[in-house]
Amino acid sequence: GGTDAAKRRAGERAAEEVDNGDVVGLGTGSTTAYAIDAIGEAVSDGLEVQGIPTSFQSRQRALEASIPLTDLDAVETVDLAIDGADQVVDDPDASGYGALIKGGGAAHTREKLVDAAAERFVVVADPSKLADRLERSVPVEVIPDAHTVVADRVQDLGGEPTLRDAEHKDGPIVTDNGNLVLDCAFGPISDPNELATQLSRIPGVLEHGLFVDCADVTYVGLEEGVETRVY
Ligand code: DER
Repeated sequence: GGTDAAKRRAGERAAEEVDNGDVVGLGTGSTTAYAIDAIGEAVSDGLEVQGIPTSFQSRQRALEASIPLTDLDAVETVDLAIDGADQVVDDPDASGYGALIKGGGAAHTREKLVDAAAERFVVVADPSKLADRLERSVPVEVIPDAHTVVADRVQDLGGEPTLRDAEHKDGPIVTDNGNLVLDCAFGPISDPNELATQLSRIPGVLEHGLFVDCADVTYVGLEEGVETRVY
């Protein structure tokens, strides 16, 4: 992935968008962690915000940053969500310009819920995440009983599903929601919207990692400075 300096620049640039009184969706992963830490600094300087975490990890990071927490059913609106991505379409002529693959951290179900609920969804990334089109495996969260039948349907769609194994636990990754993750390789994805629709229809699928027509802007951290993509 990208360098820490690049990730830090992206995260800190996104944190600058947080205004006093905002409700902020707090994403998951190493890039968003810089945004969470920066928001925490602003809170210690008097900024009043409420954060809505998108995972156990995001909540832990926000608690360490002393950001006051809330949840979706306690607020009227989510003003801003900041989150990372595994891949971002960076071809302005592509129909899927700004489409994302998320879920590398197995948190995409709650991330999509919060990111989509926000008035403004800001992605933070480093250059290694940019691509002309989506081509990484698409994470799909499935209820445990469904993983074999969903795998079959993914193959019918031309994908190659792999149950995501844990590294420091025997057996598969288990998400914050108690489910499993299939990483589904489709190769280059020419129509993310169509694939997203197909995946959502499969019984047993809780959520997939294609975020289409979601992001409003991406801050791309560089070794020096930050580039902005507006969709
Ligand atoms: O799981 C996710 O969608 C995360 O946002 C993640 O994929 C991005 O993580 P990173 O910022 O550590 O690359």
